[in-house]
Amino acid sequence: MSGTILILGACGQIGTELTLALREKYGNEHVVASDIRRSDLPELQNGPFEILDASDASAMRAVCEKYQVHTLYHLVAMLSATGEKFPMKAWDLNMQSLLHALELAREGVIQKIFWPSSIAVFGPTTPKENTPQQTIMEPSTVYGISKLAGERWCEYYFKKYGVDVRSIRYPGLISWKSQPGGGTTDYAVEIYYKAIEEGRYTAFLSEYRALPMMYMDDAIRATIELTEAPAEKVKVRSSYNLAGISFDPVTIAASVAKYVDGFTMDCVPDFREEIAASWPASIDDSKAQEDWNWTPKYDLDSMTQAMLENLKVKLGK
Ligand code: AKB
Repeated sequence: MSGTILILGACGQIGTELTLALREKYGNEHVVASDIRRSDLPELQNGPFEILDASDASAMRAVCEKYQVHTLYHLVAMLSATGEKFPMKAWDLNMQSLLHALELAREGVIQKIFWPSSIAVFGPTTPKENTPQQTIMEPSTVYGISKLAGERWCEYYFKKYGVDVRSIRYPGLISWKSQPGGGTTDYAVEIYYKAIEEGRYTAFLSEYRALPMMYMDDAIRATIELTEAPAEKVKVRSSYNLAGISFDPVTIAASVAKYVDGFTMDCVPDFREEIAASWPASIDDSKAQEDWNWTPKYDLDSMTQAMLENLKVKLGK
């Protein structure tokens, strides 16, 4: 590949791990990490880093030109729970930053974009189980509305201008290297920290509120596989459904209890319960399987084991 890779939002939950994975694959100097502020994460100190506000179009252009960026991974977003607290900020950040990237690709400054959508594009009227790739989409959160609008923009830029944009509707992502922030699915990460630190956890969703989730290793692999798939295999230019594991708080707690003696959980649902209630419980990703051979590797128990083992080391327990 000629040109470099730029990651917007490199200090976030996905950005941190994607930067590491791409640096390992292509070499540190070929992967430029950027975020609104410098990170003290030791993992990100081994290659180029730029402070970049993704809502600033000229700053984004300057970094793309400076490094002759070929592929841009756009991982900047305000997530569902924070978005409900700051609706206009969420809309502005989520939409402007995407449109700046699409415009840079239309002008030929960059050649390829990966942009994440989310299961939040679905809403209360969407079929809940095995939600199809194409179905009713009436999201009821600002985050979901911005992701659905973003999907339409991506497809528009592909059809109208030939922009090579690729996207996945991420489920909730479970990771140990970096934590999520401001999402509705965050409970499924917190539970592992609390299991190790306190042996108990209070979930903010109700007992049987199932949601689609995925271990970060699978999500990073899917992201790179889709972004690097031959263009003719990428038939969906809005965003692909991606399924990993589907579970509710009771089921993940039972998985944790297999490996943490005496672990207990209770549920005190808050405003995030209503957001979760509007989302699918499970996802049909047969289109991603068909088009670019997607297959997840982790199930609930293998994810639980990986999370607990790695977090114990990280937390010194
Ligand atoms: C959130 O909970 O907002 C995100 C998402 C599902 O996109 N993790």
